[in-house]
Amino acid sequence: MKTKANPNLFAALRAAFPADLDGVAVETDNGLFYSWRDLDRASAMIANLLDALGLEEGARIAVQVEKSVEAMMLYLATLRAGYVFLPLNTAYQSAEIEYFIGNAEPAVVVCTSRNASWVGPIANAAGTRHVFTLDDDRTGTLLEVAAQCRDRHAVAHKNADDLAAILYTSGTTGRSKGAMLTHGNLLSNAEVLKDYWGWTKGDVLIHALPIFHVHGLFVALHGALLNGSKMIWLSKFDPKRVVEKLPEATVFMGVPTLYVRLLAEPGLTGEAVRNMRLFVAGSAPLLIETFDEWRERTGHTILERYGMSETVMLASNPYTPAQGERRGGTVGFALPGVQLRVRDDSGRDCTTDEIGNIEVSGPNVFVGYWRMPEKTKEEFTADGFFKTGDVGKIDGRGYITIVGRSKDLIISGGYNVYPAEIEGYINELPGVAESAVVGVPHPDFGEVGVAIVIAKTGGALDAEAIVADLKSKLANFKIPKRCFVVNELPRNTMGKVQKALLREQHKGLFA
Ligand code: MLC
Ligand code: AMP
Repeated sequence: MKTKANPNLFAALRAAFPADLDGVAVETDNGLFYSWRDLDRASAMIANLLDALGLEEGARIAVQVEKSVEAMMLYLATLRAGYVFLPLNTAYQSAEIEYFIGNAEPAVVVCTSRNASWVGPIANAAGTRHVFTLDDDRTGTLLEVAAQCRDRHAVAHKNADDLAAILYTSGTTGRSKGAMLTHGNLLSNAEVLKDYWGWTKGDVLIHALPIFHVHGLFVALHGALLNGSKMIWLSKFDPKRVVEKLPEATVFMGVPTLYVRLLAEPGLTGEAVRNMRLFVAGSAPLLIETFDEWRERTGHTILERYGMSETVMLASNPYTPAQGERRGGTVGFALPGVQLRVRDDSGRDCTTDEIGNIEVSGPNVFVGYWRMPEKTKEEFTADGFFKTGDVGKIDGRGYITIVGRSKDLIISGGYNVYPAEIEGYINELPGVAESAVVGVPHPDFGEVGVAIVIAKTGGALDAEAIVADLKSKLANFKIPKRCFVVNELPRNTMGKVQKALLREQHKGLFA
């Protein structure tokens, strides 16, 4: 009798490993080679370590470590043992980490040995019982303990609607929200993409993205693993290194900044990309100039797709010409199984090419925000569609174009920055009456934050000191690239700050 498949995402990824477990699964930029057997054994050992801790069902494993193959193994082990992975951007500083750990109450925290002196006390204060270290040179207490564990592990049985990961996304108001994603969300999306993007035997992926967000952790990693494909693993994006490795690869994924930086490399030529099959871009708008220049230089048409932490991938330009052409400036069609619609503020469906709010439903859509039932409810329509906060339109052929956002959000180099959070920090500084943070175009990061600050009556402020203070408290990518102290902010008749006007005033700053 055929046994029913285990809906645990790891079970599907493991089942896709090639029959020859001794083949190369990952090649790193410091010359290490990991076989499929290594991935299997190490994930089993770490899964056994987690099991031995006697954690409760649904326990969160919070991880803030540098990118390494071992960090990826920890992710796989967490899935394998059936716990919930909570990745944290390495740029987050203590106040940010304190919030995430306090909110998620993880049973296990894994951090770098460099940060252990401050992450440890934060975890202890939040009631976390187990703190391990993991460094990017294959050292740390996690691996020391795991080394003593068995290298075989029966994959935990999970249901499709059991949680696999929590990804924190900042909010336009209030604190960050943890988007809860299930095994079913992640696996269904990975399976759709495997098919839609034509993953094929012999594919080799250059993995150059961080592994604490959707793009690097899910889209790129699941894509390669579910296809049993080798990864060329770069611990950090380095355009020269990518160009060097292109001839050995077939697939590359990046945020637009990566494409902009690659185009600055003289080595990026048609010859360098001769074996490439697919270039995927997403997480932020890809400028049409970049799309065109890429095609001219390499002969390849970038495939732009659209996703979110709450939904994984939603829409994609077509892969095969039979499905249609890849259109720059659009994010293509809703993926198979995803219902995507555009509605106006009253809830009426927009007509072809009419601009409105993008709403989605499908097996990829998350199950809610961690311990925020009210917030979750607000973000869904009565008929169960998730309100993305993106504004767009759909043309007669079904191509979706994102034209803006209803959420006050800056996307800088593929990272989200919420002006409300930065303004909150600035407004707390002595002598500050109020502030506004807006996004302006930037040639490298696409968009960056600029702060406009008003001093309290009779006071004086130093813009540089404001930036220096923010740097001591916030992740580096959130720091406004410029700060201006001015006498007043433009307001409309209702007294609301006119951010559009500020954006217009400062749009040429980095031209
Ligand atoms: C670094 N800096 C940034 C920044 N990254 N500033 C704004 N935005 C960013 N994204 C800061 C640094 O702190 C430094 O400041 C200065 O800019 C120059 O740094 P750098 O050395 O040039 O940066 P680098 O380390 O090379 O990083 C750039 C990058 C990185 C583009 C490689 O930001 C990156 O990996 N981005 C990818 C993000 C990502 O994976 N997003 C996917 C989200 S998932 P100073 O002052 O210290 O000099 C998602 C869903 C979906 O959105 O659809 O995929
Ligand atoms: P995150 O919260 O980090 O998952 O970011 C998700 C947001 O990134 C989406 O809501 C969009 O605003 C934006 N985004 C992702 N892909 C694209 C794209 N191809 N074009 C424009 N915006 C995008």
